[in-house]
Amino acid sequence: MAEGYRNYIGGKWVPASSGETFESRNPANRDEVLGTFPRSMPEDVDAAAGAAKDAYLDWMRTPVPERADYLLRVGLLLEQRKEELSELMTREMGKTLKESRGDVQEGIDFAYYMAGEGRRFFGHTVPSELRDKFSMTIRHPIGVVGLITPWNFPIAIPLWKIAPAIVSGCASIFKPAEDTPLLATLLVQVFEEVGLPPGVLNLVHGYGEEAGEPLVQHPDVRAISFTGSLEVGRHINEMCGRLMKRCSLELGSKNVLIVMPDAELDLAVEASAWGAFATSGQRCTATSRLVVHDDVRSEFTDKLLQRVKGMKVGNGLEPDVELAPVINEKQKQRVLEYIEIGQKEGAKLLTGGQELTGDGYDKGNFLAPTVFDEMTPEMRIAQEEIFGPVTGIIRTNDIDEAIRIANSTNYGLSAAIYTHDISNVFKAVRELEFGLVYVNAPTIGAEVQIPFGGMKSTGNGHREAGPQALDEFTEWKAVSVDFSGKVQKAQGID
Ligand code: UN1
Repeated sequence: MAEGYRNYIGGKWVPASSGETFESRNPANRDEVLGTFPRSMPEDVDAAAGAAKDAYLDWMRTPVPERADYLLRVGLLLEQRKEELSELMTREMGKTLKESRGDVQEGIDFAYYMAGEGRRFFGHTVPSELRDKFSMTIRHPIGVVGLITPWNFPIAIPLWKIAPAIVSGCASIFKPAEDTPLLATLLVQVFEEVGLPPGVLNLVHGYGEEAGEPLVQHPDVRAISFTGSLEVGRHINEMCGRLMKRCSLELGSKNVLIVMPDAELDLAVEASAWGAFATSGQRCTATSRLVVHDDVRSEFTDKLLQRVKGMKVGNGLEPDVELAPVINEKQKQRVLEYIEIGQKEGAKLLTGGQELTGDGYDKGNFLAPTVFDEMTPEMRIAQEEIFGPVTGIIRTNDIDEAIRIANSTNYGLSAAIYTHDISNVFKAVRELEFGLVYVNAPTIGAEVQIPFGGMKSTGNGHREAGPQALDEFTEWKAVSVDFSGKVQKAQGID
């Protein structure tokens, strides 16, 4: 019997009011159940919102460095548990052990980074035009917030939201993806262990329609931070728009790596392979388009094919596996559909394109690494986020055209260019419509002190990580103190 886990509401572990549960299964071996989790409904969200509301006032009055210190202790505990968590992460969502370690490390790094912000949390002092009057800006917590996270980074992305919410003085309700409830539970247990006051962080498991949507709509929830698909993000944005709620969205993308004739081809090939196939392409920063200059296209393609064909596909716990399974059966089917669409559109399948069956594969969601050639910028496979191990080559013969192609989607998260030509570099830096631009580095692997987010439909202008992370969870309050003993009127009125 798989272990039964619970929601965490007001400092207590409780089942869903319906008593119903759902399972979390290993994508490399569907027979392995990692646990059962409460299938929460609006009543559970309501209970969590009540607990958060009750905790809020005392929490917002707690000194910021004291709030942030919890994160330091969370980081230390995560460090101690890094191996255990990484292994469970690979079993719960599939990615390779190396990458799971990277995920936990990204969470640790950000916990420490935000712990430091607690001793800054700066505002500005602002001069007044009047005598004996003092003005300043301070950050004010938004209040109770809802955090809805995806399954591809089960520790890092929740921490990208939880950590700044804590420093900011918000009380949170965390609704993790239904594919990775175990890692979410283990993360919340760490916050419990370091003694975070009850109600400051609440955990509600369940499905989007049953638990996520009531969270977005709950009248006491003042802001939503969501990472996930464009489709769901659009729906959340619409709901928040009507309800006049702050919402920050981190959605899909169609990231690009440009290869110019002077590029160091071996590096460009390795960056493409890593960017396209790490986490089986299930990163919002994954390299799903390769825009390659005609002068080096055939050499680049040969080298890439050689690299990709040598990739071992299998269970992410095995040390030499490079390509792990995709998250679930539904996602596997979706990727296969896109591969069919690509072929119908006239792209040429160079390698992959099929699911893997046979020994070691039959119980999991395994796909071969897939590379298309002769992809053109307007094809659906060049425009729509696939979120799987699929990439394609688009030809170009000039830097301006390459940038135009790169910019020709509705998304704009991560772009890379391989070149040593200083003019190409600065053109790309100036003109790429992407929130992250990499020169001679892959599109994946953002660091926590750097603001993370995209342009166009990738988001709605917010940034996670970096010092900007605090902007998601705070309002600016302008405070003015008049110590003149008079009623002074600004703008020269006497
Ligand atoms: C995501 O896929 O939503 O830059 C985040 C990267 C990681 C984060 C990806 N640090 O690839």
